[in-house]
Amino acid sequence: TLNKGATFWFTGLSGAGKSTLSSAIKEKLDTMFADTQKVFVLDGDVIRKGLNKDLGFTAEDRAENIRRISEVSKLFAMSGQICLVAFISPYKKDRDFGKSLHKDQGIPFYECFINSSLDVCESRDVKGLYKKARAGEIKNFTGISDPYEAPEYPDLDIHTDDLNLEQSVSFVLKRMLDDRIIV
Ligand code: GGZ
Repeated sequence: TLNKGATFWFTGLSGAGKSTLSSAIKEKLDTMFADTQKVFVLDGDVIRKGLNKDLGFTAEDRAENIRRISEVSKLFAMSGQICLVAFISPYKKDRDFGKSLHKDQGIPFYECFINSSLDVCESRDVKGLYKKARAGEIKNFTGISDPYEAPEYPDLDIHTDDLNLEQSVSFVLKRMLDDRIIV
């Protein structure tokens, strides 16, 4: 049987675990559904080097970044794929736009909050970006010198401070199964 398409939209601070979780979910789904289910990951870090390399980090550019990715993810989902989107997407109105694009076409869309505290993200500081942001070397850095509007009513609230990667993957997969996105 062929599964339905859907978009799982991961929002959260830099370093919260969006990329790690989405690629782990992809790997899991790829092994579970070798030939039937196609999974595609859209990652801010990657897309900003290609499709969206003309965009920076002003509110306007972030809005355009999210607008384009909302359109692209909708196309993937419409083609029957599960699209995993990993962008900070700090503004509620931009995420709501993506959600409405999908819902208008009857395509399932899940806002997934990668709910990790700024303290934890900053203390990990895997790429040293928070240190640079604190030093003023990176302007408009989300959580430090630019806003992050946390989802009030996320479809999935994933506490990556408390869950390990396997637990986070299972949490999302359970929802996919419960809602028969995957069967
Ligand atoms: C936030 C920034 C910034 C600023 C560079 N603010 O964790 P990373 O490093 O590897 O991934 C982050 C990425 C964020 O791009 P997004 O497209 O997801 O952002 S948004 O949805 O807000 O448009 C981060 C890096 O780019 N980065 N400068 N000022 N993150």
